[in-house]
Amino acid sequence: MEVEPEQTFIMIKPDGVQRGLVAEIIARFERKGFTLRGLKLQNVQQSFAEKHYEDLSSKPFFRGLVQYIVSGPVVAMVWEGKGVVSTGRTIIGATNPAQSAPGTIRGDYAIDIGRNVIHGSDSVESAKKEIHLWFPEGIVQWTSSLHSWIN
Ligand code: 3AN
Repeated sequence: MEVEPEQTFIMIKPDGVQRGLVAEIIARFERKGFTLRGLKLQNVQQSFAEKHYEDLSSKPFFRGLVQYIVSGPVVAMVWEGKGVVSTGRTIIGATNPAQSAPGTIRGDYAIDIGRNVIHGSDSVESAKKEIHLWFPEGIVQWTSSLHSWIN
């Protein structure tokens, strides 16, 4: 039986886009060996941002978080590969940039928890939900013509 490849939803938040970090962030996922399956730059409607963050709706920072996400375009992506959900979170670093290790995206490029550059799904289950929400049109199916050096 063929095992479904693991996928995660990654979003470069408005601060990451406006600070010119898009290429740097994509490079880190690419060089690690993950495969890009979906990519788009888009503005986010308030109701859509509220849906994406619905699990956090009771938090005191929810309104500010939604305002931040709708403040400018974001880059929505789907990345695929072995353990990509958890390894993607390692590449991103801890939620609070004050605690994220140097070498991680947040550790290298963020200071403030409310402006932490990037989002990554926190479980395989939430990745499925988020990919469905952000890419209702489906994702791009392709196979690299190169030898699969990285599985
Ligand atoms: P992560 O993004 O690392 O999965 P979550 O799911 O706990 O972390 O939080 C989602 C987002 O909510 C964070 N990326 C951050 O932008 C924001 N957030 C979390 N905690 C706070 C906080 N205490 N104050 C402001 N924003 C927060």
